[in-house]
This record gives sequence, C-alpha cells and structure tokens, in this order.
Amino acid sequence: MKQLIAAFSLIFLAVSATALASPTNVRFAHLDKDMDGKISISEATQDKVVMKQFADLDNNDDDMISKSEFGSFKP
Ligand SMILES: [Ca+2]
Ligand SMILES: [Ca+2]
Repeated sequence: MKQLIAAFSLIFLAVSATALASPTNVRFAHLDKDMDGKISISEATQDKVVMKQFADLDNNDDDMISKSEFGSFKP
C-alpha cells in the first residue's frame, strides 16, 4: 500500500511539473523579455498569434497581458 502511495505521489509530481512547463507558460515566458510578468504590446509583436488575440486577452484594457489574462490564450 505504501508503495502505491509513493507511486501516486511520483505521478502527481510529474503532472505538476508538466503543468508548469505547459506550452502556454513557455510561450508567455518567451514573450516576456523584460520579465515583469506582463506582456506589453511591443513584446506581443514578436508573436503574430498573440498579437491577433491581444485585445481579447487584455481583459482590463491596460495594454498589458498579465499571466492570468494569458491563461485564456488559444494557440
Ligand atoms: Ca514584459
Ligand atoms: Ca491587462
């Protein structure tokens, strides 16, 4: 039984690590050149797909895409 729990913990850890390195997070980190946790319009111009969705993603209209706003990005 203990081994089973250990196996499940390992799977859980692996899944969490995968979630952190999701394509969306990687894309965000890649675009956020100055690493302020937000994507500005000039940073977004590096990625056509992000640029197209910029207005939709920017929910609070501050001309920046925060990490949580980027969560609704559709690749
Ligand atoms: Ca930035
Ligand atoms: Ca915003």
